[in-house]
Amino acid sequence: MQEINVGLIGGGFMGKAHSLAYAAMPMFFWPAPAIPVRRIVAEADADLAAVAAKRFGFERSTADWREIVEDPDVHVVDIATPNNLHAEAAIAAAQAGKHIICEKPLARTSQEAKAMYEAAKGAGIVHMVAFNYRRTPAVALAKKYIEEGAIGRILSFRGTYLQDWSADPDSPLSWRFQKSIAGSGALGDIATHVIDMARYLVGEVASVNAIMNTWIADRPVQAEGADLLGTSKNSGGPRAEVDVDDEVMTMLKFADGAVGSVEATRNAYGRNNFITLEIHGTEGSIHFNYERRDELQVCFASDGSDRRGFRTVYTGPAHPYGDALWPIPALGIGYGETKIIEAHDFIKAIVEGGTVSPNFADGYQIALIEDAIAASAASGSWVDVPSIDG
Ligand code: NAI
Ligand code: SOE
Repeated sequence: MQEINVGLIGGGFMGKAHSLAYAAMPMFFWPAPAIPVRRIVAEADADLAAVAAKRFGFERSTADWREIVEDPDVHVVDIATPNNLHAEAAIAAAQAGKHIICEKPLARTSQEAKAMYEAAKGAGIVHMVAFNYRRTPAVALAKKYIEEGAIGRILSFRGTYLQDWSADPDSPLSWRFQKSIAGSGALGDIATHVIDMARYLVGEVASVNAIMNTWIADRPVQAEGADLLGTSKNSGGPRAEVDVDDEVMTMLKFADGAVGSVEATRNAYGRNNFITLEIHGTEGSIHFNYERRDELQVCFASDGSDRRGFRTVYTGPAHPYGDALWPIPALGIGYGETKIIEAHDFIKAIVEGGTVSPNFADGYQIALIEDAIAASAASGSWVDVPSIDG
């Protein structure tokens, strides 16, 4: 069986998730399209890199990510660093002819995203941006129902992404709160996941009307290192300004006439990874809540009015990716499974010489939607979203 050698850049939260996915993918998807080999991992320094190699099962480690890009033995460059390294590493990897999977958001700015898209397109490599939530089986099932016409023409979409890990003002100023590293706050970090699913399920976003706020103006400075996502406090230390948004809300007009909204915040006490999607069509409705991600709620207008209401479909073998996952519905789909499916679809595209979505074109289009949201929040008016195709 073919082997695909992976070089991973970044051994934090996503380094863990992607390493798990490469190891587990053939255990779920068999026969696998190829066996991913965890060849080399890069971290910010040699000690961190050595630990990442041991922990995540890589053969070698380096403190210089360029070693991965330049290694002729590496087929895939996997970018799982904070956002400020995405563009530089991806463009170098594309120029070296490597296939690339890059974490979301694709880049800090649409200018960076454009350069990444053009480099990947020009190199003819397989490229993917890691918006993994669309690969939750229940979300893919929603897509199937919509494509089959089960809820008719879509009228409206409502999406939320609510978390509370940064609601405490003493939660540290990690890289996610620094514009120079992250690009933006809740907008790029979490609203983009919902925007990805809105595009996947409903279609292209034509214009937006948004509000953005920064609730906590300064936070205790965190020394370099992985974002501990609010699990450490540093109330006595020096504080510095937060220059990204804490909260974003936007109305959407889709190109095909549907309307919608997206709300995202990391300051919603009591909400953990509260991604919800609700879609209303002329023939029914769909509701999804990631905190109950085995379940898809559906309501069909064709049901008699004396029994019409939301019913729960538990995803399992009969549903998208079901053959590869667990043999009985409702055994429990986890975050890890979405990353395993993502790794499978990416490796399959490489082996088959195809393409995969979402890719850098999608990442660039989402960056243009982010620009429009920021411009609308600044001006207080509707802003049209340009297309990457001009
Ligand atoms: P993290 O802070 O947990 O880890 C980032 C790691 O990158 C750290 O270990 C850090 O030392 C390392 N790093 C920094 N500079 C480096 C360099 N020059 N060379 C090699 N390693 C370097 O961050 P996390 O949560 O893993 O986020 C990474 C990326 O993944 C971000 O773009 C983020 O937006 C995205 N992400 C995506 C998620 C998803 O659900 N798809 C979930 C969490 C993060
Ligand atoms: C923090 O908000 C975070 O880790 C995001 O960066 C991820 O994209 C999201 O999936 C989980 O939360």
